[in-house]
Amino acid sequence: MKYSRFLTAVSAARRPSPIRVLTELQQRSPPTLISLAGGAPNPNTFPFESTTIEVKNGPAIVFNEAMMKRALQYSASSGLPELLAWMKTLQKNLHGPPTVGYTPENGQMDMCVTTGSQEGLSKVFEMLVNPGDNVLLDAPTYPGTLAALRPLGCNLISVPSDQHGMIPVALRKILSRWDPSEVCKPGSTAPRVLYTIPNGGNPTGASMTARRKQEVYELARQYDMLIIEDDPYYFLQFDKPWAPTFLSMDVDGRIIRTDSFSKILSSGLRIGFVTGPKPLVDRVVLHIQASTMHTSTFTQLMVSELLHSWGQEGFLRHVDGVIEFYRNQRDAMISSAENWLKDVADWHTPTAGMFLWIKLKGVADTHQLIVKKALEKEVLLVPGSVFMINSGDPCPYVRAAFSLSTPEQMEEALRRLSVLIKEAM
Ligand code: 09M
Repeated sequence: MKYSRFLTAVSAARRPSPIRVLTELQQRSPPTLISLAGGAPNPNTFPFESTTIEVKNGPAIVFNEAMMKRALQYSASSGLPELLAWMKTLQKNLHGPPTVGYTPENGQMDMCVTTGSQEGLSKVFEMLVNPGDNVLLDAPTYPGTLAALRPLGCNLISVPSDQHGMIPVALRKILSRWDPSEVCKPGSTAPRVLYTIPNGGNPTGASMTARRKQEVYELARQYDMLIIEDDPYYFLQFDKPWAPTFLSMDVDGRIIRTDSFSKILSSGLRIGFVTGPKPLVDRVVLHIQASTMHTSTFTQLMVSELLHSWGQEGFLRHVDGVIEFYRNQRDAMISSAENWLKDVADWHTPTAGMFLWIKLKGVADTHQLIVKKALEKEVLLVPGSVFMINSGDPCPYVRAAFSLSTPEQMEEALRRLSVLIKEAM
């Protein structure tokens, strides 16, 4: 793979910080070295001393004075080494990326920590998307993605999808506008980037089958595209075995995967990961150096200590517990939908994630209904239009989250929604 073809001028112009280079030099020197080069503050002046974080069903995480000093100090832009090492082993065990054994230039798998997957996504978009570029995605999609992509001035091309996600035949048809042998030529308008949420799609709840992923991957090879696999609901797949990921199929080094701990450990700690070919992960890290410098050392250390004490088995056991919670929530939502919405709406039962995507019958656009009438009836949902590339287009869908409400609240909410729809019909 020739990665330079994919970089924006902004990303290609990034250079490592000279101070960071010196810091690394210092770390490789004997302890007799007296360095006046480091610009970090003296942690002895910081007011926090130590802490103990109680953990449900497990040993507490103890930050003694030395650990606390480390937690309060600057750290590497790519992430805490022990957290990265733990995650790389997890990625290898879960996905077995073919790129693990590649050379760095050829796209060897690498990772960095990001402040939630949102930071990773926005930096990946800035690295790859020029004004005027054609970018492929399956809309409706996550508004955070649209918010990051739209200002880059690209042209978003929507690939038709259904309850199993992006439809490969439809993608092939869109791509047939270009000649595969010409896509690498300078000036070609062929898309170089495809974005998708492969599991428990936000807002549709759709999950892609292995077969569809393979077909989309083959098209990416044919047209030399990178695929951005935004997979925060990977660990919320209700049925086993979990579907193979794009990363697991990546023989070329063309997958950039974003993972998130937001749905399984904490959304507020802001821990996510970018996994992809080293030349591209390096560019994301350079951007981190110039913006946040690194994800909070404190939250990384807290999560790293937890993962090391759990081990991979303990982590996956915790994930199973989270899955069970959301599966029950999903079942409760579906059962309430069957009780109240059977005649007035359509939906598909999601196999992952936290969302039910409901199509209201006899309602051309849900925006007015939600903004004006739903509050009067004391029920709130997200109108489908906010997930559309063109948010002005009418949309008959609403997104219902089953993450926070009790089964009783879901029952009452969907009863109120059914009254609302019948009035609008
Ligand atoms: N709603 C998300 N989605 C959301 C949402 C949210 C406050 C977040 C997809 O925490 P991160 O940065 O790892 O997650 C970002 C992210 C990336 N990709 C597909 C997502 O769904 C998070 C936060 C209020 C509402 C929110 O509605 O859907």
